Amino acid sequence: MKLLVFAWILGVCWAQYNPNTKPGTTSIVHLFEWRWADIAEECERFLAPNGFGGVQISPPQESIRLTNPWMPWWQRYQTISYNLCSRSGTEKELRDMVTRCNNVGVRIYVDAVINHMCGASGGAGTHSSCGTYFNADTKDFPSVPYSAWDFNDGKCKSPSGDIENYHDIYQVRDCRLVSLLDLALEKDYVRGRIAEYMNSLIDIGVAGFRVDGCKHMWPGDLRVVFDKLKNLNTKWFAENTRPFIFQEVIDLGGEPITASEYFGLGRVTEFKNSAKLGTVFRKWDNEKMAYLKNWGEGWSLMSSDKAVVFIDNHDNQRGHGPGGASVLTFWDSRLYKMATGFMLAHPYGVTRVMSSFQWPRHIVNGKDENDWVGPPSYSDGSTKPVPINPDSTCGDGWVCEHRWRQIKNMVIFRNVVNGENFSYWWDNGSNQVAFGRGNKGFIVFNNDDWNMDVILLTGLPAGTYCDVISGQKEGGRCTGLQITVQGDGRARFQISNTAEDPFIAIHINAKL
Ligand code: LAG
Ligand code: CA
Repeated sequence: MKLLVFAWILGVCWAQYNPNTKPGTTSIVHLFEWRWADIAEECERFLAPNGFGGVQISPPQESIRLTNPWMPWWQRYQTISYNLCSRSGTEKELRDMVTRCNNVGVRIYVDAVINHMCGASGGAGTHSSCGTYFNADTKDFPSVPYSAWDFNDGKCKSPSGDIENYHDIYQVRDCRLVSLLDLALEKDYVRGRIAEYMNSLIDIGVAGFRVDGCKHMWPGDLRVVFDKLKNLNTKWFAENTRPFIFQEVIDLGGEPITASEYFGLGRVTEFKNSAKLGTVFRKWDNEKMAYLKNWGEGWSLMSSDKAVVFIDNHDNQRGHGPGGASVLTFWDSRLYKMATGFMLAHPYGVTRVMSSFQWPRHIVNGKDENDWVGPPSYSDGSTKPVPINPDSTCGDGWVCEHRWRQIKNMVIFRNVVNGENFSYWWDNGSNQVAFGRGNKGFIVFNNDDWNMDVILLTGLPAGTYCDVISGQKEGGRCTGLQITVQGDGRARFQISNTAEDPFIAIHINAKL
Protein backbone atom coordinates (compact mmCIF):
# COMPACT_ATOMS: atom_id res chain seq x y z
CA MET A 1 0.00 0.00 0.00
CA LYS A 2 2.75 2.41 1.02
CA LEU A 3 4.53 1.55 -2.19
CA LEU A 4 1.40 2.21 -4.20
CA VAL A 5 0.89 5.61 -2.62
CA PHE A 6 4.52 6.41 -3.30
CA ALA A 7 4.17 5.36 -6.92
CA TRP A 8 1.01 7.44 -7.19
CA ILE A 9 2.72 10.53 -5.79
CA LEU A 10 5.64 10.02 -8.14
CA GLY A 11 3.26 9.60 -11.03
CA VAL A 12 1.23 12.67 -10.19
CA CYS A 13 4.20 14.87 -9.41
CA TRP A 14 6.54 13.93 -12.23
CA ALA A 15 4.41 12.75 -15.08
CA GLN A 16 3.90 16.06 -16.84
CA TYR A 17 7.69 16.46 -17.11
CA ASN A 18 8.04 13.31 -19.18
CA PRO A 19 7.66 13.72 -22.95
CA ASN A 20 6.10 10.24 -23.19
CA THR A 21 8.34 9.40 -26.11
CA LYS A 22 8.88 5.81 -27.12
CA PRO A 23 11.77 4.29 -25.10
CA GLY A 24 15.08 4.89 -26.85
CA THR A 25 13.94 8.12 -28.50
CA THR A 26 14.65 11.51 -26.99
CA SER A 27 14.17 14.52 -29.28
CA ILE A 28 11.23 16.52 -30.57
CA VAL A 29 11.13 18.28 -33.93
CA HIS A 30 9.03 21.40 -34.53
CA LEU A 31 7.56 20.96 -38.02
CA PHE A 32 6.62 24.63 -38.22
CA GLU A 33 3.57 25.27 -40.43
CA TRP A 34 3.62 21.79 -41.98
CA ARG A 35 0.34 20.31 -43.22
CA TRP A 36 -1.02 17.38 -41.23
CA ALA A 37 -0.90 15.16 -44.31
CA ASP A 38 2.83 15.85 -44.72
CA ILE A 39 3.55 15.24 -41.03
CA ALA A 40 1.82 11.86 -41.21
CA GLU A 41 4.06 10.91 -44.15
CA GLU A 42 7.14 12.28 -42.42
CA CYS A 43 6.48 10.20 -39.29
CA GLU A 44 6.34 7.03 -41.36
CA ARG A 45 9.07 7.65 -43.92
CA PHE A 46 11.65 9.60 -41.89
CA LEU A 47 11.01 10.39 -38.21
CA ALA A 48 10.32 6.88 -36.93
CA PRO A 49 13.19 5.24 -38.88
CA ASN A 50 15.60 7.90 -37.59
CA GLY A 51 14.65 7.81 -33.93
CA PHE A 52 12.80 11.09 -33.56
CA GLY A 53 10.58 10.97 -30.47
CA GLY A 54 7.88 13.44 -31.42
CA VAL A 55 6.64 16.44 -33.36
CA GLN A 56 5.55 19.85 -32.13
CA ILE A 57 2.81 20.91 -34.54
CA SER A 58 1.58 24.43 -35.33
CA PRO A 59 -1.63 25.54 -33.58
CA PRO A 60 -4.44 23.24 -34.78
CA GLN A 61 -7.38 25.36 -33.64
CA GLU A 62 -9.33 27.68 -35.93
CA SER A 63 -7.56 31.01 -36.35
CA ILE A 64 -8.07 34.32 -38.06
CA ARG A 65 -7.29 34.58 -41.78
CA LEU A 66 -5.55 37.81 -42.72
CA THR A 67 -4.96 39.47 -46.07
CA ASN A 68 -2.89 42.47 -44.97
CA PRO A 69 -0.22 41.29 -44.63
CA TRP A 70 -1.07 38.27 -46.77
CA MET A 71 -1.59 35.12 -44.70
CA PRO A 72 1.26 35.73 -42.21
CA TRP A 73 2.48 32.72 -40.20
CA TRP A 74 1.41 34.51 -37.03
CA GLN A 75 -2.28 34.52 -37.90
CA ARG A 76 -2.33 31.06 -36.31
CA TYR A 77 -1.63 32.66 -32.94
CA GLN A 78 -5.00 34.47 -33.17
CA THR A 79 -7.66 32.02 -32.12
CA ILE A 80 -11.24 32.26 -33.43
CA SER A 81 -12.62 28.97 -32.11
CA TYR A 82 -11.47 25.58 -30.85
CA ASN A 83 -12.68 23.85 -34.00
CA LEU A 84 -9.79 21.67 -35.18
CA CYS A 85 -9.62 23.23 -38.58
CA SER A 86 -6.58 25.20 -39.60
CA ARG A 87 -4.23 26.11 -42.40
CA SER A 88 -2.51 22.75 -41.82
CA GLY A 89 -5.65 20.76 -42.55
CA THR A 90 -9.00 19.47 -41.43
CA GLU A 91 -9.91 17.63 -38.25
CA LYS A 92 -10.01 14.41 -40.24
CA GLU A 93 -6.45 14.99 -41.46
CA LEU A 94 -5.35 15.86 -37.92
CA ARG A 95 -6.80 12.61 -36.58
CA ASP A 96 -5.21 10.62 -39.37
CA MET A 97 -1.83 12.23 -38.61
CA VAL A 98 -2.01 11.55 -34.86
CA THR A 99 -3.02 7.93 -35.48
CA ARG A 100 -0.36 7.26 -38.08
CA CYS A 101 2.43 8.95 -36.11
CA ASN A 102 1.48 7.13 -32.89
CA ASN A 103 1.32 3.84 -34.78
CA VAL A 104 4.99 4.20 -35.73
CA GLY A 105 5.93 5.44 -32.23
CA VAL A 106 6.23 9.18 -32.96
CA ARG A 107 4.37 11.47 -30.53
CA ILE A 108 2.45 14.66 -31.32
CA TYR A 109 2.63 17.80 -29.12
CA VAL A 110 0.13 20.56 -29.72
CA ASP A 111 0.98 24.26 -29.63
CA ALA A 112 -1.91 25.44 -27.42
CA VAL A 113 -2.89 29.10 -27.76
CA ILE A 114 -5.04 29.66 -24.67
CA ASN A 115 -4.09 33.10 -23.34
CA HIS A 116 -6.02 35.05 -25.92
CA MET A 117 -8.21 35.08 -28.98
CA CYS A 118 -7.56 37.29 -32.05
CA GLY A 119 -6.31 40.86 -32.11
CA ALA A 120 -8.64 43.64 -30.98
CA SER A 121 -8.62 45.02 -34.51
CA GLY A 122 -9.52 41.66 -36.05
CA GLY A 123 -12.86 42.99 -37.29
CA ALA A 124 -16.07 41.04 -37.76
CA GLY A 125 -16.97 38.40 -40.31
CA THR A 126 -16.03 34.95 -41.45
CA HIS A 127 -12.35 35.56 -42.30
CA SER A 128 -11.26 32.56 -40.26
CA SER A 129 -9.60 29.29 -41.20
CA CYS A 130 -12.94 27.44 -41.34
CA GLY A 131 -15.15 30.35 -42.13
CA THR A 132 -16.65 30.55 -38.66
CA TYR A 133 -18.24 33.91 -37.81
CA PHE A 134 -16.74 36.12 -35.06
CA ASN A 135 -16.76 39.73 -33.99
CA ALA A 136 -13.60 41.11 -32.40
CA ASP A 137 -15.21 44.53 -31.79
CA THR A 138 -17.89 43.06 -29.51
CA LYS A 139 -15.63 40.20 -28.35
CA ASP A 140 -18.07 37.67 -29.62
CA PHE A 141 -16.80 34.20 -30.56
CA PRO A 142 -20.05 32.25 -30.91
CA SER A 143 -18.43 29.00 -31.90
CA VAL A 144 -16.72 28.52 -28.49
CA PRO A 145 -18.79 30.41 -27.28
CA TYR A 146 -17.03 33.38 -25.63
CA SER A 147 -18.56 36.79 -25.14
CA ALA A 148 -17.30 40.08 -23.71
CA TRP A 149 -17.68 38.69 -20.16
CA ASP A 150 -14.93 36.19 -20.77
CA PHE A 151 -12.18 38.72 -21.34
CA ASN A 152 -9.86 40.56 -18.99
CA ASP A 153 -10.31 44.14 -20.04
CA GLY A 154 -11.93 45.21 -16.76
CA LYS A 155 -8.93 44.00 -14.82
CA CYS A 156 -6.22 45.54 -16.96
CA LYS A 157 -4.84 48.78 -15.52
CA SER A 158 -2.58 49.95 -18.33
CA PRO A 159 -3.64 53.16 -20.13
CA SER A 160 -3.87 51.53 -23.56
CA GLY A 161 -5.22 48.16 -22.45
CA ASP A 162 -2.06 46.55 -23.87
CA ILE A 163 0.96 45.32 -21.95
CA GLU A 164 3.21 48.36 -21.72
CA ASN A 165 5.50 47.49 -18.83
CA TYR A 166 7.04 44.06 -18.33
CA HIS A 167 8.03 45.06 -14.81
CA ASP A 168 4.37 45.16 -13.77
CA ILE A 169 3.31 41.53 -13.30
CA TYR A 170 -0.41 42.47 -13.27
CA GLN A 171 -0.16 44.09 -16.68
CA VAL A 172 1.74 41.14 -18.10
CA ARG A 173 -1.00 38.72 -16.99
CA ASP A 174 -4.17 40.81 -17.29
CA CYS A 175 -3.57 43.16 -20.22
CA ARG A 176 -3.45 42.47 -23.94
CA LEU A 177 -0.27 41.02 -25.43
CA VAL A 178 0.29 42.97 -28.67
CA SER A 179 -3.44 43.88 -28.58
CA LEU A 180 -4.64 40.25 -28.53
CA LEU A 181 -8.01 39.90 -26.73
CA ASP A 182 -6.98 38.54 -23.33
CA LEU A 183 -9.02 35.69 -21.85
CA ALA A 184 -10.14 35.79 -18.20
CA LEU A 185 -8.58 32.55 -17.06
CA GLU A 186 -9.79 33.02 -13.49
CA LYS A 187 -13.33 32.26 -14.72
CA ASP A 188 -14.49 28.66 -14.33
CA TYR A 189 -16.27 28.96 -17.62
CA VAL A 190 -13.14 29.95 -19.56
CA ARG A 191 -11.04 27.32 -17.81
CA GLY A 192 -13.67 24.77 -18.77
CA ARG A 193 -13.67 25.68 -22.47
CA ILE A 194 -9.87 25.59 -22.63
CA ALA A 195 -9.68 22.23 -20.83
CA GLU A 196 -12.36 20.87 -23.17
CA TYR A 197 -10.28 21.93 -26.16
CA MET A 198 -7.13 20.32 -24.81
CA ASN A 199 -9.03 17.17 -23.79
CA SER A 200 -10.45 16.82 -27.28
CA LEU A 201 -6.85 16.60 -28.50
CA ILE A 202 -5.92 14.11 -25.77
CA ASP A 203 -8.84 11.94 -26.93
CA ILE A 204 -7.45 12.02 -30.45
CA GLY A 205 -4.13 10.77 -29.07
CA VAL A 206 -1.70 13.66 -28.64
CA ALA A 207 1.06 13.20 -26.03
CA GLY A 208 1.22 16.72 -24.65
CA PHE A 209 1.27 20.45 -25.19
CA ARG A 210 3.59 23.36 -25.84
CA VAL A 211 1.61 26.03 -24.02
CA ASP A 212 1.90 29.40 -25.73
CA GLY A 213 2.59 32.62 -23.84
CA CYS A 214 2.57 31.24 -20.28
CA LYS A 215 4.22 34.36 -18.91
CA HIS A 216 0.89 36.05 -19.66
CA MET A 217 -1.17 33.66 -17.55
CA TRP A 218 -1.19 33.27 -13.76
CA PRO A 219 0.39 29.97 -12.69
CA GLY A 220 -2.58 29.40 -10.37
CA ASP A 221 -5.02 29.62 -13.30
CA LEU A 222 -2.90 27.29 -15.40
CA ARG A 223 -2.80 24.80 -12.55
CA VAL A 224 -6.60 24.55 -12.55
CA VAL A 225 -6.70 24.08 -16.32
CA PHE A 226 -3.95 21.44 -16.31
CA ASP A 227 -5.62 19.59 -13.43
CA LYS A 228 -8.73 19.21 -15.60
CA LEU A 229 -6.75 17.39 -18.30
CA LYS A 230 -7.41 13.71 -18.85
CA ASN A 231 -4.81 10.98 -18.86
CA LEU A 232 -3.49 10.11 -22.31
CA ASN A 233 -5.38 7.83 -24.67
CA THR A 234 -4.76 4.21 -23.63
CA LYS A 235 -4.77 3.09 -27.24
CA TRP A 236 -1.11 4.20 -27.33
CA PHE A 237 -0.13 5.12 -23.76
CA ALA A 238 0.01 3.22 -20.46
CA GLU A 239 -2.89 3.81 -18.07
CA ASN A 240 -2.63 6.95 -15.95
CA THR A 241 -0.10 8.65 -18.22
CA ARG A 242 -0.26 12.43 -17.81
CA PRO A 243 0.12 14.76 -20.80
CA PHE A 244 3.59 16.24 -21.24
CA ILE A 245 3.43 19.98 -20.54
CA PHE A 246 6.07 22.42 -21.66
CA GLN A 247 5.35 26.05 -21.08
CA GLU A 248 6.64 28.87 -23.18
CA VAL A 249 8.06 31.41 -20.74
CA ILE A 250 10.71 33.74 -22.13
CA ASP A 251 13.00 34.37 -19.16
CA LEU A 252 16.35 35.83 -20.14
CA GLY A 253 16.69 37.50 -16.72
CA GLY A 254 15.92 41.05 -15.67
CA GLU A 255 12.13 40.75 -15.34
CA PRO A 256 10.02 40.14 -12.22
CA ILE A 257 8.25 37.13 -13.79
CA THR A 258 10.58 34.14 -13.83
CA ALA A 259 10.48 30.69 -15.38
CA SER A 260 10.72 29.16 -11.90
CA GLU A 261 7.13 30.24 -11.08
CA TYR A 262 6.03 27.60 -13.59
CA PHE A 263 8.23 24.67 -12.55
CA GLY A 264 5.45 23.13 -10.48
CA LEU A 265 3.24 22.78 -13.56
CA GLY A 266 5.52 21.19 -16.12
CA ARG A 267 8.68 21.84 -18.06
CA VAL A 268 9.59 25.30 -19.33
CA THR A 269 11.31 26.50 -22.50
CA GLU A 270 14.90 27.53 -21.62
CA PHE A 271 15.53 30.53 -23.88
CA LYS A 272 18.98 31.11 -22.35
CA ASN A 273 20.09 27.91 -24.09
CA SER A 274 19.32 29.54 -27.42
CA ALA A 275 20.73 33.02 -26.65
CA LYS A 276 23.90 31.84 -24.88
CA LEU A 277 24.93 29.01 -27.20
CA GLY A 278 24.47 31.49 -30.07
CA THR A 279 26.80 33.93 -28.30
CA VAL A 280 29.41 31.24 -27.60
CA PHE A 281 29.51 29.76 -31.12
CA ARG A 282 29.65 33.26 -32.62
CA LYS A 283 32.45 34.09 -30.13
CA TRP A 284 30.70 37.29 -29.11
CA ASP A 285 31.26 38.90 -25.68
CA ASN A 286 34.66 37.13 -25.43
CA GLU A 287 32.91 33.80 -25.03
CA LYS A 288 34.85 30.62 -25.74
CA MET A 289 33.76 27.03 -26.12
CA ALA A 290 36.22 26.11 -23.35
CA TYR A 291 33.82 27.80 -20.93
CA LEU A 292 31.14 25.25 -21.84
CA LYS A 293 32.79 22.73 -19.52
CA ASN A 294 30.08 23.42 -16.93
CA TRP A 295 27.25 24.06 -19.45
CA GLY A 296 23.75 23.76 -18.00
CA GLU A 297 22.97 24.67 -14.41
CA GLY A 298 26.59 25.90 -14.13
CA TRP A 299 25.65 28.69 -16.53
CA SER A 300 22.62 29.56 -14.39
CA LEU A 301 20.24 27.77 -16.71
CA MET A 302 17.23 26.14 -15.02
CA SER A 303 17.57 22.64 -13.68
CA SER A 304 17.93 20.09 -16.48
CA ASP A 305 14.83 18.13 -15.44
CA LYS A 306 12.67 21.24 -16.04
CA ALA A 307 14.16 22.43 -19.32
CA VAL A 308 13.12 22.11 -22.93
CA VAL A 309 16.02 23.38 -25.05
CA PHE A 310 16.48 24.50 -28.65
CA ILE A 311 18.95 26.50 -30.72
CA ASP A 312 16.23 28.64 -32.31
CA ASN A 313 12.44 28.70 -32.38
CA HIS A 314 9.87 30.03 -34.83
CA ASP A 315 9.92 33.46 -33.15
CA ASN A 316 13.56 34.19 -32.43
CA GLN A 317 14.75 32.83 -35.80
CA ARG A 318 13.09 35.86 -37.43
CA GLY A 319 13.53 38.51 -34.74
CA HIS A 320 10.20 38.05 -32.94
CA GLY A 321 10.40 38.14 -29.17
CA PRO A 322 13.48 39.19 -27.18
CA GLY A 323 17.05 37.84 -27.22
CA GLY A 324 17.24 37.29 -30.95
CA ALA A 325 20.51 38.94 -32.03
CA SER A 326 22.86 36.10 -31.12
CA VAL A 327 20.46 33.31 -32.06
CA LEU A 328 21.77 30.93 -34.72
CA THR A 329 19.47 29.72 -37.50
CA PHE A 330 19.66 27.81 -40.78
CA TRP A 331 20.79 31.08 -42.38
CA ASP A 332 24.13 30.57 -40.53
CA SER A 333 24.17 26.90 -41.38
CA ARG A 334 27.79 26.04 -40.48
CA LEU A 335 27.62 27.41 -36.93
CA TYR A 336 24.02 26.23 -36.64
CA LYS A 337 24.96 22.60 -37.27
CA MET A 338 27.77 22.85 -34.70
CA ALA A 339 25.57 24.42 -32.03
CA THR A 340 22.81 21.88 -32.67
CA GLY A 341 25.43 19.12 -32.46
CA PHE A 342 26.59 20.44 -29.11
CA MET A 343 23.05 20.64 -27.75
CA LEU A 344 22.18 17.14 -28.89
CA ALA A 345 25.41 15.61 -27.55
CA HIS A 346 25.05 17.32 -24.16
CA PRO A 347 22.83 15.67 -21.53
CA TYR A 348 21.10 18.94 -20.56
CA GLY A 349 17.31 19.18 -21.00
CA VAL A 350 14.73 17.74 -23.40
CA THR A 351 15.88 18.75 -26.88
CA ARG A 352 13.75 20.25 -29.63
CA VAL A 353 15.06 20.56 -33.19
CA MET A 354 13.68 23.33 -35.41
CA SER A 355 12.43 22.67 -38.94
CA SER A 356 11.76 25.88 -40.84
CA PHE A 357 10.57 27.29 -44.13
CA GLN A 358 12.59 29.82 -46.06
CA TRP A 359 11.39 33.39 -46.56
CA PRO A 360 12.82 36.36 -48.48
CA ARG A 361 14.77 37.88 -45.61
CA HIS A 362 15.04 41.65 -45.97
CA ILE A 363 16.87 43.26 -43.08
CA VAL A 364 16.63 47.03 -42.79
CA ASN A 365 18.32 48.66 -39.79
CA GLY A 366 18.50 45.33 -37.99
CA LYS A 367 14.83 44.48 -38.53
CA ASP A 368 13.57 41.89 -41.00
CA GLU A 369 10.83 43.55 -43.04
CA ASN A 370 9.64 40.10 -44.13
CA ASP A 371 9.45 38.56 -40.65
CA TRP A 372 5.71 38.00 -41.21
CA VAL A 373 5.93 35.88 -44.38
CA GLY A 374 3.96 32.66 -44.11
CA PRO A 375 4.84 29.15 -45.27
CA PRO A 376 5.36 28.22 -48.94
CA SER A 377 1.90 28.50 -50.42
CA TYR A 378 -0.16 28.76 -53.59
CA SER A 379 -1.71 32.01 -54.72
CA ASP A 380 -5.00 31.15 -52.98
CA GLY A 381 -3.07 31.04 -49.69
CA SER A 382 -3.20 27.29 -49.18
CA THR A 383 0.03 25.81 -47.85
CA LYS A 384 2.17 23.81 -50.27
CA PRO A 385 3.03 20.18 -49.55
CA VAL A 386 6.61 19.31 -48.61
CA PRO A 387 8.26 17.59 -51.61
CA ILE A 388 11.24 15.31 -50.89
CA ASN A 389 14.22 15.45 -53.27
CA PRO A 390 16.16 12.34 -54.31
CA ASP A 391 18.99 13.32 -51.92
CA SER A 392 16.43 13.36 -49.06
CA THR A 393 16.41 17.16 -48.66
CA CYS A 394 13.14 19.09 -49.04
CA GLY A 395 12.02 21.32 -51.89
CA ASP A 396 9.71 24.29 -52.47
CA GLY A 397 11.22 26.45 -49.71
CA TRP A 398 10.96 23.93 -46.88
CA VAL A 399 14.34 23.93 -45.13
CA CYS A 400 13.99 20.66 -43.21
CA GLU A 401 16.98 21.17 -40.90
CA HIS A 402 15.93 17.94 -39.19
CA ARG A 403 16.84 16.07 -42.39
CA TRP A 404 20.33 17.53 -42.66
CA ARG A 405 22.68 14.56 -42.23
CA GLN A 406 24.64 16.21 -39.40
CA ILE A 407 21.51 17.04 -37.39
CA LYS A 408 19.67 13.78 -38.10
CA ASN A 409 22.76 11.81 -37.05
CA MET A 410 23.11 13.81 -33.83
CA VAL A 411 19.48 13.04 -32.96
CA ILE A 412 20.48 9.38 -33.28
CA PHE A 413 23.68 10.04 -31.25
CA ARG A 414 21.55 11.42 -28.39
CA ASN A 415 19.40 8.28 -28.39
CA VAL A 416 22.47 6.02 -28.38
CA VAL A 417 24.10 7.82 -25.40
CA ASN A 418 20.85 8.43 -23.50
CA GLY A 419 21.40 8.10 -19.74
CA GLU A 420 25.20 8.14 -19.99
CA ASN A 421 27.23 10.64 -17.98
CA PHE A 422 28.90 13.73 -19.38
CA SER A 423 32.55 12.58 -19.37
CA TYR A 424 36.13 12.92 -20.70
CA TRP A 425 35.94 16.70 -21.20
CA TRP A 426 38.92 18.22 -22.96
CA ASP A 427 39.60 21.77 -24.15
CA ASN A 428 42.51 23.82 -25.44
CA GLY A 429 41.54 26.87 -23.38
CA SER A 430 39.99 28.36 -26.50
CA ASN A 431 37.41 27.01 -28.97
CA GLN A 432 38.58 23.45 -29.39
CA VAL A 433 36.67 21.16 -27.05
CA ALA A 434 35.65 17.53 -26.78
CA PHE A 435 33.52 15.41 -24.48
CA GLY A 436 32.06 11.96 -24.22
CA ARG A 437 28.90 10.33 -22.94
CA GLY A 438 29.98 7.43 -20.77
CA ASN A 439 31.54 4.81 -23.00
CA LYS A 440 29.05 5.19 -25.82
CA GLY A 441 29.79 8.37 -27.72
CA PHE A 442 32.36 11.12 -28.19
CA ILE A 443 32.27 14.51 -29.95
CA VAL A 444 35.06 16.94 -30.88
CA PHE A 445 34.74 20.58 -32.04
CA ASN A 446 37.17 22.99 -33.65
CA ASN A 447 35.68 26.49 -33.64
CA ASP A 448 39.11 28.16 -33.54
CA ASP A 449 40.76 29.82 -36.53
CA TRP A 450 43.54 27.26 -36.72
CA ASN A 451 43.83 23.55 -37.36
CA MET A 452 43.42 20.95 -34.70
CA ASP A 453 45.46 17.75 -34.35
CA VAL A 454 45.10 16.07 -30.97
CA ILE A 455 45.05 12.66 -29.33
CA LEU A 456 42.17 12.40 -26.88
CA LEU A 457 40.82 9.89 -24.40
CA THR A 458 37.38 8.95 -25.72
CA GLY A 459 36.36 6.20 -23.30
CA LEU A 460 35.12 4.15 -26.26
CA PRO A 461 36.03 0.49 -26.87
CA ALA A 462 38.86 -0.05 -29.35
CA GLY A 463 37.85 -0.16 -32.99
CA THR A 464 37.12 1.79 -36.13
CA TYR A 465 34.25 4.26 -36.00
CA CYS A 466 32.44 6.24 -38.67
CA ASP A 467 32.24 9.98 -38.09
CA VAL A 468 28.52 10.72 -38.28
CA ILE A 469 29.06 14.37 -39.24
CA SER A 470 31.09 14.08 -42.47
CA GLY A 471 29.19 10.89 -43.33
CA GLN A 472 27.79 7.86 -41.61
CA LYS A 473 27.99 4.08 -41.46
CA GLU A 474 26.34 2.54 -44.51
CA GLY A 475 26.51 -1.05 -45.70
CA GLY A 476 29.40 -1.91 -43.38
CA ARG A 477 31.58 1.04 -44.39
CA CYS A 478 31.97 4.74 -43.60
CA THR A 479 30.78 7.28 -46.17
CA GLY A 480 32.82 10.00 -44.42
CA LEU A 481 35.81 10.11 -42.06
CA GLN A 482 36.96 7.07 -40.12
CA ILE A 483 38.30 7.34 -36.55
CA THR A 484 40.42 4.63 -34.94
CA VAL A 485 40.14 4.21 -31.19
CA GLN A 486 43.19 2.42 -29.72
CA GLY A 487 43.15 -0.22 -27.01
CA ASP A 488 43.74 2.48 -24.37
CA GLY A 489 40.62 4.37 -25.50
CA ARG A 490 42.61 7.13 -27.21
CA ALA A 491 42.07 8.39 -30.74
CA ARG A 492 43.62 11.02 -33.02
CA PHE A 493 41.37 13.83 -34.25
CA GLN A 494 42.44 16.17 -37.02
CA ILE A 495 39.97 18.94 -37.85
CA SER A 496 40.78 21.73 -40.25
CA ASN A 497 39.33 25.09 -39.28
CA THR A 498 38.15 25.37 -42.87
CA ALA A 499 36.40 21.98 -42.93
CA GLU A 500 32.84 22.07 -44.23
CA ASP A 501 31.74 21.03 -40.74
CA PRO A 502 34.55 21.47 -38.21
CA PHE A 503 33.37 18.81 -35.79
CA ILE A 504 33.48 15.01 -35.50
CA ALA A 505 31.11 12.69 -33.64
CA ILE A 506 31.40 8.93 -33.11
CA HIS A 507 29.25 6.46 -31.19
CA ILE A 508 29.08 2.72 -30.59
CA ASN A 509 26.32 2.16 -33.18
CA ALA A 510 28.56 3.63 -35.86
CA LYS A 511 31.45 1.22 -35.17
CA LEU A 512 32.59 -0.96 -38.05
C1 LAG B 1 3.85 33.52 -28.52
N1 LAG B 1 4.40 33.09 -27.47
O1 LAG B 1 4.18 33.61 -26.29
C2 LAG B 1 4.16 32.99 -29.84
O2 LAG B 1 5.31 32.15 -29.79
C3 LAG B 1 4.31 34.13 -30.78
O3 LAG B 1 4.66 33.67 -32.06
C4 LAG B 1 3.00 34.92 -30.80
O4 LAG B 1 3.13 36.16 -31.50
C5 LAG B 1 2.58 35.35 -29.41
N2 LAG B 1 3.00 34.53 -28.36
C6 LAG B 1 1.06 35.40 -29.35
O5 LAG B 1 0.54 34.10 -29.42
C7 LAG B 1 2.90 36.10 -32.90
C8 LAG B 1 3.70 37.20 -33.57
C9 LAG B 1 3.08 38.57 -33.36
C10 LAG B 1 1.64 38.57 -33.77
C11 LAG B 1 0.94 37.52 -32.88
C12 LAG B 1 -0.53 37.41 -33.18
O6 LAG B 1 5.04 37.18 -33.05
O7 LAG B 1 3.80 39.51 -34.21
O8 LAG B 1 1.07 39.85 -33.58
O9 LAG B 1 1.52 36.20 -33.15
O10 LAG B 1 -0.75 37.06 -34.52
C13 LAG B 1 0.47 40.44 -34.74
C14 LAG B 1 1.10 41.78 -35.08
C15 LAG B 1 0.84 42.79 -33.96
C16 LAG B 1 -0.67 42.94 -33.74
C17 LAG B 1 -1.25 41.55 -33.42
C18 LAG B 1 -2.75 41.59 -33.25
O11 LAG B 1 2.51 41.61 -35.26
O12 LAG B 1 1.39 44.05 -34.33
O13 LAG B 1 -0.91 43.80 -32.64
O14 LAG B 1 -0.94 40.64 -34.50
O15 LAG B 1 -3.37 42.11 -34.39
CA1 CA C 1 -3.34 37.03 -20.08
